[in-house]
Amino acid sequence: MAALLWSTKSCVSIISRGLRTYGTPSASKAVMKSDPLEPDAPVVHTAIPGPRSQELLTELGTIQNTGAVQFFVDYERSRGNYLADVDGNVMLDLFTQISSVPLGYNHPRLVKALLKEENRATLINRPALGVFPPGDWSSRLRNALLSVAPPGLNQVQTMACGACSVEHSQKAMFIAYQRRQRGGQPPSPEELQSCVEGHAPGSPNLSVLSFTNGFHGRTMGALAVTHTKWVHKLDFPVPDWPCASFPNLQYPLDQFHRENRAEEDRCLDEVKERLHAWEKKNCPVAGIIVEPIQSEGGDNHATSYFFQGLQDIANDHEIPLMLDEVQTGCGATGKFWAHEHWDLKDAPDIVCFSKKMLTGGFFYKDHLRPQEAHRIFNTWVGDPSKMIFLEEVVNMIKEEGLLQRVKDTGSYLLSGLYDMQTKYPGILSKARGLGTYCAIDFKDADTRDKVLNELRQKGVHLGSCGNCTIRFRPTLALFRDHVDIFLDAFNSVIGGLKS
Ligand code: PSZ
Repeated sequence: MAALLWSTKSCVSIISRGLRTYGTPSASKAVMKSDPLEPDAPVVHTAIPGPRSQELLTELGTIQNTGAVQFFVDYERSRGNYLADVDGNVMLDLFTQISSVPLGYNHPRLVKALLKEENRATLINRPALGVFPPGDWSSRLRNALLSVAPPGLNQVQTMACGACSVEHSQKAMFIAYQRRQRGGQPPSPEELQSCVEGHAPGSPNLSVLSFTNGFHGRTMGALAVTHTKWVHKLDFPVPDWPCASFPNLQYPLDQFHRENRAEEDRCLDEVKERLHAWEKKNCPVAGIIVEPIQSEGGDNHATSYFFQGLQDIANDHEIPLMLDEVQTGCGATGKFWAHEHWDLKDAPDIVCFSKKMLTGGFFYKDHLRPQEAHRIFNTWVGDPSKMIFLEEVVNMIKEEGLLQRVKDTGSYLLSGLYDMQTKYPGILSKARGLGTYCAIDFKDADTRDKVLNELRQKGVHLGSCGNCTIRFRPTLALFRDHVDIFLDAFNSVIGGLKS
C-alpha cells in the first residue's frame, strides 16, 4: 500500500497563471527529490480531516483538550516532503511540524543511523547528561553542534526544547550580570540565603528587554519576553520588563529604504529610552532578546542596519545580545544561521536553537559561562539520541549543498509569490522571505484561514502566523518542482475566491 502510494504520478496539470507558467511534475519529467521514495505529488481521497481523523479526535477528546488538533498523521507512511494522514491522504508539507523537520519524514540517512548497532545504547538510554555523560559526548557535541556553531561562538549548552533554551540563556545573562556587579567577589552569605527565600539581594531586580510581537516560548521566563497572542499569555503573572517596538517595515525592503530606515531608527531610539527608563526604575536590563525574523508574530523582518544598531546599543550598555534562532536557525534562510545575513561586527553573545536542530540549546561566548556547577542544569540537559540524527542532518546539508538548494528554491518561491500578489492585489500583499523562509499577507484573517483550508483539501499543507499571514516552513530539501505544486494549488484557490 505504502509503495503504491509513493509511486503515484502527478495528476496536477500545467496551469498558466497569466503571468508565468509553472510546469508541474509529470510522468514525462523526472521529479527532483532528495529522497528517492518521496511521492511525486499530493493524493487526496477524503476531506481533511477525514473520517478516521474525526474518530480519533473524539477518542482523544475524552482525555484532553483537542482544540488545536488539525488531523491525525500516519508517520509510518509519511516520506520526504510529504505528510500522510490516517485517512490515506498525502499532503505536500510546507509547514513541517511547526518548522522542525530538517530533511523530510523518514529520511533514509536517519533510518540508517537508527538501525546502526553502534548507536543502540545512545538511542535507548537517556542519561542525566550534566552528571553522567557518555564517553563520546564531547565528540558528539563537536561533530554535530560545534561543526555548525555561529562564527565566534565556541561554547554550547544543550537543552530539551526551545523555551527551555531561552529560559536558561536568560539565566546565563543574569548570572553574568551579577558576577560583574560583584566585581569578581563571591556571593555574600546574605545573598545565598535571601535568594532561597526569593528576596533581594540574592534575587535581584533585573530584566530582559524584548520586542513587540516577539515569541520566545511558553515557560514563565520565556513568556515574559513573548508578546504575541492572548492565548499565550492570559492568566499568567509576568514581571514588569521593558518591551520596545519591533520595526514595522514596508516590503519589498529595498524599495522602501528611506521609510524603513526612519522606522528602524525610531525603534532603536525606543530601545535606548527603555534601557534608561528601567535603569532608573532600579530594574536594570541584563540582556536583549530578539528573533532574526519574528516568526509567530507574523514573519516580520528587519534589516542589517537595525540588528547592527541593536548590537551597538548592547555593547554600549555592556549587556549581551541574545538571538533566538529557534525557528530561523539550521539553514532555512539560505545561511545556516539567519544572523549571518547581517554582517555583524562581532558574534552575538548568545544564539538559542531547537526545532530543525532536533535538540534545543544555546551557543554562547566565554564570558557567559557559569563558573559554578549546577547553575545551568536539569535532569537531562538535552538528549544524546538527537545528536546522532543531527550529525546526519549536518552532514547532509554539507554534502548535498542544501543551503544553496534553499537559496535557489527560495528565490523561485518568492518570485512566484510576487507574481501572485501582482495578479491578486486586493487579496495578497507583502510577499517577503529569505531562502525558503517566506511569507505573504492576506487582506484579512478569514480569507487567509479559508485559503489554508482549501489548500489542504488540495493536498498542500501550510501554516499561519501573525494576524493574516501564511508562512512557508518547508524542509531544506525542497525543490522547484514542489514549489510548482504549491503555486498551481494556490493560484486555483485564490482564483476561485475571486469569482
Ligand atoms: O504555539 C506554540 O507554542 C508555538 S507555535 C511555534 C512555536 C511555538 N515556536 C517555538 C519557538 C520559537 O518560534 C522561537 C522563535 N523561540 C522559542 C520557541 C519555543 O520553542 P518550543 O516550542 O520548543 O518551546
